[in-house]
Amino acid sequence: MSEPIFQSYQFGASEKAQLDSDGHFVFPSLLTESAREKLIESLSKVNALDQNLDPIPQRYSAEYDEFLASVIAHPQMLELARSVLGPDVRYDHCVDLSRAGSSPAMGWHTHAYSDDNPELGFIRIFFYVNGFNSGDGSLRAVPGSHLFRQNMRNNSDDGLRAEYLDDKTHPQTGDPLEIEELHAPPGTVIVMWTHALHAVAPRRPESPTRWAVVYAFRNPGSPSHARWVTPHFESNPPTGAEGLMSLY
Ligand SMILES: O=C(O)CCC(=O)C(=O)O
Ligand SMILES: [Fe+2]
Repeated sequence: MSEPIFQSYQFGASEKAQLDSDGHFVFPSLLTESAREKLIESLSKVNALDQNLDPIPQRYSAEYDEFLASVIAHPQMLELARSVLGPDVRYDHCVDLSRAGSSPAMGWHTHAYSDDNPELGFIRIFFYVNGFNSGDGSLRAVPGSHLFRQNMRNNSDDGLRAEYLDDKTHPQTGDPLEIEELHAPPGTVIVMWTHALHAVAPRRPESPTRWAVVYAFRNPGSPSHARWVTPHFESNPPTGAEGLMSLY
């Protein structure tokens, strides 16, 4: 039995419907204290590695740390991924998203996957290990934007509105598309459909490092450009991850 990484939570039909309508769902303070401690230790280690190594530690983080690797097929992780994607899932990548004080903003973007076939889903499961306050290394999102399954990219809020948001409405509710500022107490997990527009606010200079990591899972069936799995990791998967590592 693995030690729990999540506290108990509710993710039933209405929560799933909210995820599907908004494009993201926030689980405040979901990570256990023990998982948070281990994640900070693991992320500190990966962060301190020479990023010129091959494969790049930041991008292939689980391949450099046993605890990060063990989370891929942790029963609670698979249960969460499958409650969104259904039973047939593959691991796609695990990226260290730690951001030191003064880290710059990350512009608005979406991630492509099976753009023409919404039957094949791709989710990002973000762990905000020590959380964030709005406007300080925070995740920002545009509810409803994932339903367009479209490549969208812009470095400013005004540019994003002018180029993409102003002439669109939420396909299900008819509401205008608007930027949402998220807030995440320590241990928050956020699940996001990969086609959702998202951006990251700059980290304030006086703030400590924002410890965070993303695990991405998808339904197999389409090529994945984001898939960062070395052949060695694919053929030597962490315990329980057999069957999750292949592209198809
Ligand atoms: O660092 C973050 O909070 C989000 C990073 C991001 O855009 C991603 O992993 O897709
Ligand atoms: Fe992203």
